[in-house]
Amino acid sequence: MPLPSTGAPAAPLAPRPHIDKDTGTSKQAAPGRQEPAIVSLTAARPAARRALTLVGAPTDVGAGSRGASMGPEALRVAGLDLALQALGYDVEDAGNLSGPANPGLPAEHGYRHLTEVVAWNVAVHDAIHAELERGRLPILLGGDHCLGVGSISAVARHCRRVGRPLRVLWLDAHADFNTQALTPSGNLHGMPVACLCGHGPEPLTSLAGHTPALQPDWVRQIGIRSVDEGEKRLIAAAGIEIHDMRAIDEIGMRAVMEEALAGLAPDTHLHVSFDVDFLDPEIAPAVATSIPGGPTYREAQLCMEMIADTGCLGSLDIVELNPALDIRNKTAMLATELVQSLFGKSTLIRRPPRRNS
Ligand SMILES: [Mn+2]
Repeated sequence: MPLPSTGAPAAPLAPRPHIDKDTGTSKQAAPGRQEPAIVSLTAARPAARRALTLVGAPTDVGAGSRGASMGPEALRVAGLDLALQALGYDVEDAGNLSGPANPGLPAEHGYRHLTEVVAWNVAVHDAIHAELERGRLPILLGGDHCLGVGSISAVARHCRRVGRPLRVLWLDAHADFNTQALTPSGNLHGMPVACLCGHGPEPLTSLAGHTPALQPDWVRQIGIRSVDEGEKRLIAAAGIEIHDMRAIDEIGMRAVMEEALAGLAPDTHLHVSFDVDFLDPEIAPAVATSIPGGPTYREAQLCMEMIADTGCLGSLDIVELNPALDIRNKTAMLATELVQSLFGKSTLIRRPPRRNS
């Protein structure tokens, strides 16, 4: 349980060192000894603070409707940087990437705006990869979900180089596993998981020089509740592990997350791709592709907290936030609150203790 006022760094790159409370020095755990899951920041020196970088990608070229391009600024207005700083992190805002405007054209050969989507993803790939190589944890502020191709290709490339296993948690209402032949719309924000697994246009499937960027068994999808007919067959054939809303209804978020996080190695790099439409639209209206029946506030908090508890978080996308559809920026503020939990803040400590515990 984290300490109330200080929060805790959530995601060390290496197995978590033990911080000596008196000297402030760290040492590796003795063999066979279980280290505490959370180390108090009061015991950690400033130099030990985990470094995070916000990278904005203000585009909606992969989406069916306009507005996700305003997502990065809405998250900044909601105070995402300050919220993470308050937890003790060293937060740098790298500003926004630039790329082509949204031309608003119909699909060609099954894809809308492929040229523009590739240009944005190249920019995202390069920026995210550079932050990882600097030893900083990148947080991509989208932008629509087509950007997951660039972001996760970069993460996979980095993990290959350093020899770390990768797991991708895809929090979304949709499976995003469409292809040129299956897509009803041609919108590339419905295709990033397929592209990452090698099904898609070559400039996207080979973005980081290794095709496929991901093995399907590295991916866990959570919160899924809208999958197109052809997409269902393809995703079953690919063997992606999906924890849909029915699973959350039947066994609960806790058991779902235990399954999704099972088998992590201590050095696994965990990438979270957080599509804001994962959340129930009642609490998160600012998405263009909202589907009723998503995780509640508490379920979403638990999901984030259980990811934080692993200590494996290595990179994050926050995508599909469409401020044009929001109510007084409440979805951006909710996303900020959830991201705080993802980085080690527990909501439970702000509430009165439970009676029977
Ligand atoms: Mn998505």
